[in-house]
Amino acid sequence: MDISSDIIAALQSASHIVAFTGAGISAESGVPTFRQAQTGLWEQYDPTELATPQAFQRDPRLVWEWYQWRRDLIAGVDPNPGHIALVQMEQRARQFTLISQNVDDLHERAGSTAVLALHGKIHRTKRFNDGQLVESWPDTGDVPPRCPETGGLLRPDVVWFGESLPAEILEQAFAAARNCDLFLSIGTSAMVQPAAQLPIEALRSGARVLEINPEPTPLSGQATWALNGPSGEILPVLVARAWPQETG
Ligand code: BJW
Repeated sequence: MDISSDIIAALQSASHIVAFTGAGISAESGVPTFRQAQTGLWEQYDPTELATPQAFQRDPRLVWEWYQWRRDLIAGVDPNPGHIALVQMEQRARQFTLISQNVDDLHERAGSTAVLALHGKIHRTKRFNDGQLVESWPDTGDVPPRCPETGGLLRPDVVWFGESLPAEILEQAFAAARNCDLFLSIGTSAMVQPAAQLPIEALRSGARVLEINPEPTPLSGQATWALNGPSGEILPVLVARAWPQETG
């Protein structure tokens, strides 16, 4: 891993660092990335075809059970050194914004505050027909469960393909991308829109962009720097080298 002194100097001098994360940051915790083959029972399904309102309408039980399997998997894993390094970065940077595409809660469990969750949260539940959040429901054996007030079908509070992202969060994310001077794109394939525009917007606004990913992505050629490797190894090294006296 060749971390140039330019990268360390950029971290130290930045007045506003944005970290933008994707499924890759949770990979070392044991959460499969979105485009990785699902394991076991779910191997035969294409995640891009399950994460749509059409799939839910066609087969709500199948889609609910896929999310239940993922919720259980997430509940059984822990944040990894990559998540923890971003908490330390938040504590050391002059200004810091964390934007995540991930629906897991590993950033929050690591201790990050104020995560801008672009694609919702898998542990929240809402009504399919009007998006109203629902906290609890009686166990009637229905799969998916139904809203105790209206009887409507419940679904996870995540953003599926073809759905709009939460407007206020998206606006805050673009504002941060425009206002930062260092933008870190971590563990994302940089393919899903409109989130993939964030690093491009940062570059357009004059920020330097550092990509951290073991594989090249459509962003790699435009990024100021690309570090090819796992974020759970690279991020702790970046923090230790940029803020040595505080990491001791
Ligand atoms: C590691 C690692 C390690 C591994 N360390 N790294 C313009 C052009 C074309 C299409 C569109 C467009 N605008 C909109 C669209 C359509 C669509 C879209 O983008 N399609 C693309 C596939 C082309 N976008 C939408 O539909 C969005 N809505 C929208 O635009 O609304 C406006 C509208 C509405 C109606 C009509 C028209 C417009 C919504 C997108 C919602 C995305 N939702 C999902 C599912 C969430 C719920 C769930 O999890 O089930 O969000 S899809 C999925 O992709 C998930 C992720 O958050 C998102 C991004 O994926 P991510 O995080 O990058 O993961 P992976 O798996 O792709 O990559 C992992 C990376 O990690 C890899 O690069 C690895 O190498 C790396 N890695 N180990 C670091 N240890």
